[in-house]
Amino acid sequence: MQAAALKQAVIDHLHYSIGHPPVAMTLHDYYYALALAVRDRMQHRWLNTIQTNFDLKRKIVCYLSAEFLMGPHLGNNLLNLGIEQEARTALAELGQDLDSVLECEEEPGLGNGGLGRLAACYLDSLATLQRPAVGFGIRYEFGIFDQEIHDGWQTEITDKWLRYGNPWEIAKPEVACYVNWGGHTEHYRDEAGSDRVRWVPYRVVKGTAFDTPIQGYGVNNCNTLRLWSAEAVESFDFQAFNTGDYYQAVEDKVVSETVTKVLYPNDEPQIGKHLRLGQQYFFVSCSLQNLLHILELADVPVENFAERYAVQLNDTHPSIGVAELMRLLVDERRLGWDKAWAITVQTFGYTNHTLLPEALETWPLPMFQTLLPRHLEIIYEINRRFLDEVRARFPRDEARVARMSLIGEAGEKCIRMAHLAAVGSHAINGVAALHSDLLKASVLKDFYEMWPERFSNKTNGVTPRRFLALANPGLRALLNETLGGQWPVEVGWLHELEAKAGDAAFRSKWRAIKEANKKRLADYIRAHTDIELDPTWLFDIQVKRIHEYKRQHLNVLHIVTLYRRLKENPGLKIPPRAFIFGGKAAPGYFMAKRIIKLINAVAETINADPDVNTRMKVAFVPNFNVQNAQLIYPAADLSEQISTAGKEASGTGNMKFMLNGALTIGTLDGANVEIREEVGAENFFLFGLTAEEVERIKRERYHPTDYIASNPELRAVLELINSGYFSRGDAEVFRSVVDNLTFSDPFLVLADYAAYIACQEQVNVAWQDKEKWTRMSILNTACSGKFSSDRAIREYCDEIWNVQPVTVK
Ligand code: NTF
Repeated sequence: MQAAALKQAVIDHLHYSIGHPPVAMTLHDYYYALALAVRDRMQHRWLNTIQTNFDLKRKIVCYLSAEFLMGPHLGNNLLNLGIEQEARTALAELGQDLDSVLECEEEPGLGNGGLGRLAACYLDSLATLQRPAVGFGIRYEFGIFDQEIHDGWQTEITDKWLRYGNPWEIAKPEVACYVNWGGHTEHYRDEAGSDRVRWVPYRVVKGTAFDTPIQGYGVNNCNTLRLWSAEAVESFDFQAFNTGDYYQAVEDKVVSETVTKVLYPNDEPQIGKHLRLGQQYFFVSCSLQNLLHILELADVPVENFAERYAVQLNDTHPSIGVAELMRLLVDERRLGWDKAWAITVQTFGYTNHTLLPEALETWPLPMFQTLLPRHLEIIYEINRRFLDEVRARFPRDEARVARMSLIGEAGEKCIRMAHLAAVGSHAINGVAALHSDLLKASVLKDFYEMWPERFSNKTNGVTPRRFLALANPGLRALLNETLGGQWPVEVGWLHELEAKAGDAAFRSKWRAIKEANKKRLADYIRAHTDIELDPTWLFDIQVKRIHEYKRQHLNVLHIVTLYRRLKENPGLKIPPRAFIFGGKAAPGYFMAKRIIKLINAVAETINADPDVNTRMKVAFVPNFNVQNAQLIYPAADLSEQISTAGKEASGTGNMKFMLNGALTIGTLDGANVEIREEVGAENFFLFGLTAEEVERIKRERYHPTDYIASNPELRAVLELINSGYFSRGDAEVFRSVVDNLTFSDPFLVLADYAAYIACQEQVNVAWQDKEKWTRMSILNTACSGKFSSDRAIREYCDEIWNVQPVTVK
């Protein structure tokens, strides 16, 4: 019945919405028509959700994030609506294959990596757990670039994801906000005799909303992702036009639209870009203005703002919101400062996602003042009152005052956004237990001493719907059969698999599923790289952004070590392995781009060498994104989580691998610590220095050359790379990588090398016992329940947001 209705809906959309005659119909048209038909099926749920939230006046989560890495919507919406089979049937009757149609979707890649994908997982859990929520962000016209590999090097291609339209969004041109830039402020006395400030801007940009429905799994709740797009304010055009300056009017339009043009392709934020601050302020101002407007519509006094909204700052990117809410409340709603400040602090929560010092956002003061003159005044006033408080609590400790100030005074003066977020939020959290502890001991130590009650940990989670049920249909079927169909929302039930790990017949089914997933990935890799991988080999996978702290080069050192061993000792018995990499490098990150080239160079040499290529191969999957991630995680035997301890705040890829039954080789970093706790030390390959040891070695001065001198194999590996052996005799291309490791090695690759190699030998031993490996694989899935984003979202709702479930009819 559903299938027949869906089929008719697809036919209607092909005809009425797309309007191609049968002769011109493409596969993409079927994708678009099905997407529209599915969106129609979410529409009344969506409107009911909004109406219900409005009528019940319940508290709403507002998740402010500069990035939402949503990935393809169609497959996920079919899954969450429970109409996948119906869609398959409907398309089959139209002579189309659902899987081919799903591949047509251009994924919205409006994020760099972990931070943006976390936001997307959280939206899925919020809807599934029936919590009223809106995600607020930026509708970038160009998302994260597409990566192509040419001669081993990364090249960046603009991501024109909107080229053929976007069936999921609904434009709301009537939901418009006006955002000021630049200019100056004027102080005046109002009718009642109070001192007031007005901001006279240099430019006004208009923001319009584009809404995407976020359907919960197995519930009627359908939340909203509201992305803001910038355009010129028409009246400004006219003004210029009237004075005859037509070109000025056009330029104004171009400048305004530039604000939401492109995502900054840096996972660890960079400093000092004017446009980036513009983007942040733009989407935060639109979102907060919108919240105030909705409050007004609902006839709720502005004093109740914090009772109605829990606003979460996803890292410091939206933290200008603290000053903006103060401006809106004090300048525009004319609340007194103290009242406004109490509301602000009650409203905001702040999640920190990184400790890397170069990633902590600061803005040069002159630039900040040029763009946001009123906010600078407000920040000065927040700072003045805050530092008085610090002085009262810690008398005669001016060093502390300087450390905590919202204004950095060493060198060029700057605004410290993490401090602004911390002062303006009632709750501050890290994203894994270790990370939250390090946060309290390092970056935000002074703030922890001031307000210990504000701090907590919320270990990240990932959605088991997309990353297990959707990505791994084979395993989904087995879990449904074994545990019943509720496991995607009751992941605690996965623990029942522990008993199954001892059942040989079950293990054999488990292995068959893994092997089919590996075959599926091997087919994909062959199609995209011409590299042929054998699905019976151990699939050893590292996919994530390319960054020195994530240490893809440590993985390469292991590969080259093995290669040398096999060349020197052709009879060496090692189980065959496929080493698979994927990930993008920030376009301006020199070392990360060299590491990609190194991986590809080593791959080319090894894959072409008949002495070794029956026992090892290397592949770099181009353009790692959500879509191909869904093929990659389910195909892994071994998950590489080898960052320098203390550097990876949490990681979420580590959780996606575990969910799909991969074993982890990893350091005691981020959420690895908790993964190992859950699955048991005997089911996790641990190696390397601890965060404490890393800090101690750095304090006592680290000499990478000592490690080279005392380890001939390491020296030989580095020399081989340096010799041009992997680069057709070019001894220059990898010199920078080898020199960096030899003379500086900021992430202690060489210090962990020997332990890593030894640990990989344990992996080989374990892999050779198929039954034992399968048991460990099953236990990984069985113990992965903690890493569901549902658990994380329940914690946020109960402990930070105080937001309750709402049933939608
Ligand atoms: C990332 N941070 C961290 O590097 C990851 O460890 C973590 O899993 C994700 O956030 C999500 O919490 C960032 O991307 C940023 F921007 F903060 F550097």
